[in-house]
Amino acid sequence: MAETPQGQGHETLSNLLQESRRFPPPADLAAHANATAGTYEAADTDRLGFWEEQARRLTWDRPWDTVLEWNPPFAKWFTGGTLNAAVNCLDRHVEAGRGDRVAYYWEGEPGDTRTITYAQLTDEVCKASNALIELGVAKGDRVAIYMPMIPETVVAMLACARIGAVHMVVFGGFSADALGTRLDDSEAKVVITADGGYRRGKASSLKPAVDEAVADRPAIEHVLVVRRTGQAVDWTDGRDVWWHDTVGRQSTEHAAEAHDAEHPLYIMYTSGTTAKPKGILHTTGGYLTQVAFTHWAVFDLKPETDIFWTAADIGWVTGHSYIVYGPLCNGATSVMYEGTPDTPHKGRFWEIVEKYRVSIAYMAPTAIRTFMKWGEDIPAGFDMSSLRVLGSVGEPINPEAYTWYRKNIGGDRTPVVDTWWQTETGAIMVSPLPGVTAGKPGAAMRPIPGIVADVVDEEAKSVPDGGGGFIVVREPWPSMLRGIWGDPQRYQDTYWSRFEGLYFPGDGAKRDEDGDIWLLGRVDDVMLVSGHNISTTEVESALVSHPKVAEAAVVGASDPVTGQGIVAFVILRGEAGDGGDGLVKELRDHVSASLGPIAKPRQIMVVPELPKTRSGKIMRRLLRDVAENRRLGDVTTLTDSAVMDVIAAKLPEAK
Ligand code: 6R9
Repeated sequence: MAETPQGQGHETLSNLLQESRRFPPPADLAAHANATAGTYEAADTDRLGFWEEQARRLTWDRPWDTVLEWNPPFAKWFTGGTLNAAVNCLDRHVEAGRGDRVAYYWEGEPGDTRTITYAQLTDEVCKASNALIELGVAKGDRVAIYMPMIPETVVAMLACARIGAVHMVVFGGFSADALGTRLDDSEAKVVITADGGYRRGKASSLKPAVDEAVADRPAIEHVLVVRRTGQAVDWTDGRDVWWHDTVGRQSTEHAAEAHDAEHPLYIMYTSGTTAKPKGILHTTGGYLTQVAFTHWAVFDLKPETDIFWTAADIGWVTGHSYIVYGPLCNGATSVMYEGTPDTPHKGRFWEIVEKYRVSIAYMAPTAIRTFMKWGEDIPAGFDMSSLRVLGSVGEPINPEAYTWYRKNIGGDRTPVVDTWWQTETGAIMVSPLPGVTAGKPGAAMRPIPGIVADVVDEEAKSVPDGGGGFIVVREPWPSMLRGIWGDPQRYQDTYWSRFEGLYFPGDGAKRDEDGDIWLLGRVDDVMLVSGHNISTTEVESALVSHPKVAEAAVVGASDPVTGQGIVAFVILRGEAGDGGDGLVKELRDHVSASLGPIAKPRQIMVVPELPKTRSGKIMRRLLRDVAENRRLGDVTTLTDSAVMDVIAAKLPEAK
């Protein structure tokens, strides 16, 4: 764990960024909202009883004996209960007569489309389950999934879940090395992949990376390959098998076994900043309970009428919980899109919203800031009147990006729910509820019903309104990680040792004068300038609030005088051209006026792109390397490593 940056006695800037705009829920949404003030009351009155109530959203083969067994920091939820995740996502909807409902409207990047009903998806998952069994996969085995964003990815995940195999999805943008270390750590036995997928108008291959990763890993018995692009692939007979052969010839009958509530469902690796990736383990009953509840409550999902779209990759936890498990448990109709937002044009997302009449859309602030950069004329060209709730996830959403999103995408009508959570938490933890909360741009607001989260200081004491510190979770929650795969000690050290008895996510936070929570980014990213703690998030938000700036990344670079100096990288809005003369001074003064002179950046560089992870998080550590003229660290989890060359090339201009 990094040193906690909140030095004692130091003044913090946590409260200097003032935000007074409020957006109350629309009256008609509030009148028919799934979750109400009563939902919070029910959870406050009897928290465990409340979660038992939520677990009844699922279909159990055997009910649980005990709601929670808590041997800190190890939790078991709904023990004694048994269920099958795939049956909960599929069969039970078909059995209830909803087999013809669309599960996914899938849109390929080149414009090919598929509409898949619950009945069809059930058949495909049964076939894939039979195929995995034929390939020797048994309950408890690990199966790696390295795929583009196509329906077979969902089929593969659910087939694993159905037979009790543990899936481990690796983002298709990761390198052969990154895949290889994850195969080793999880001891996977089969890899499911595709020849390739479409990205930025081109077929982008996947199979060669698998071939490379698997070459010296004899533990991998089979590679199951979906044909998506039709590009040529190398083939190892006996090991490699085609999906259309092996799955194609199977029966659509598969009798699902009920698994224990605590049976492992999946492992998902989080890269962290420098250390070895952690295999975050999720199990079945509690995870499904919380993803189903939050998908229903936070998005106000009405399964008969809503069209739900999480514009994220399945290789990110957001895809697992809100493209696959939450929506399918709730019988929702989702949109799934394969490609990038600017292919073949910069209005592609809004064209999809218009075409499918999307009513709930969920995406990352990084995407929203990119759309700001492209300008508001682009979304203005599409009919997006179907939208009624917008969500944000992955990073703090700058107040300016929030209001831009609400106005230009949501027609000044839709609530925006800023949802804070992590791979480790499995599901949303802190968020507004769209029919209850008066939203504040930039604030995640309150823990959802049933979650006990708090903001504490260095000594683990709850901070008063107006105070800043760290977000923690005080009580176990159903979808919490059950551990780090193969490393219980690291689980304790990473999450449970900073504060006695409290879960420590590693994010800074503040509680405003109304008691609402603001997330301030990773504590490792907080800067210490002349003895003041300054959050990168707040300086970034101050920069983004300037009309010429679309996106900003701020780092603390070591400075002989001040300890750390603030270095900012900014991307300008489309309308701003090159920003004009005196831009840097203008921005420095703007930050100084918003936050105080101490927060004034030492250096500002205008760049065309920023280095990002699969989930759009800015990799500040690489920018710190640039700012301190160091050799770049590990770039294997960057979505596009060429970005760093572009930024480094801009350096001489920096002043
Ligand atoms: C779901 C996801 C987790 C980290 C988390 C925090 C940041 C996510 C956020 C947010 C502020 C939000 N984060 N949502 N920060 N506001 N609404 O992103 O999982 O990829 O594991 O990242 O993302 O720093 O600790 P994951």
